[in-house]
Amino acid sequence: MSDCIFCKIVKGDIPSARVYEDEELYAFKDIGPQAPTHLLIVPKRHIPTLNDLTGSDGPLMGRLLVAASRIAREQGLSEKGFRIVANCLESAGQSVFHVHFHLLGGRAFRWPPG
Ligand code: DGP
Repeated sequence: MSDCIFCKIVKGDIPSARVYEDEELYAFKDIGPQAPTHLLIVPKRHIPTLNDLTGSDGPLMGRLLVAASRIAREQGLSEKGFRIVANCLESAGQSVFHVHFHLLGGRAFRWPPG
């Protein structure tokens, strides 16, 4: 989508610190890190929110989670643990309307989240 920040990042129109890329997925450092490691993993295809997923997105979202696990391992987060967050709509904290998973690690996290 032409006015989507993450679509522009995927296309390279907005610079980002890339940590992983394949045909369908793109991962990069969050601009406002909330933990020593804070990455965003997005499908390259524009999907606005988790509400918009359909059954045919299952394999894509599965690959996204597997990529998150692999990236966490590569970032040295597997042993101590990490958190994956996906916000859906404003009241959950979604500010960019292109589906993304936050991968956070390098510190302890509280539960329940704020
Ligand atoms: P959310 O609030 O869950 O929709 O997360 C959106 C995240 O995207 C937020 O943590 C900040 C990050 N972000 C927003 N704009 C940019 C940008 O231009 N570059 C990068 N790297 N991250 C961005």
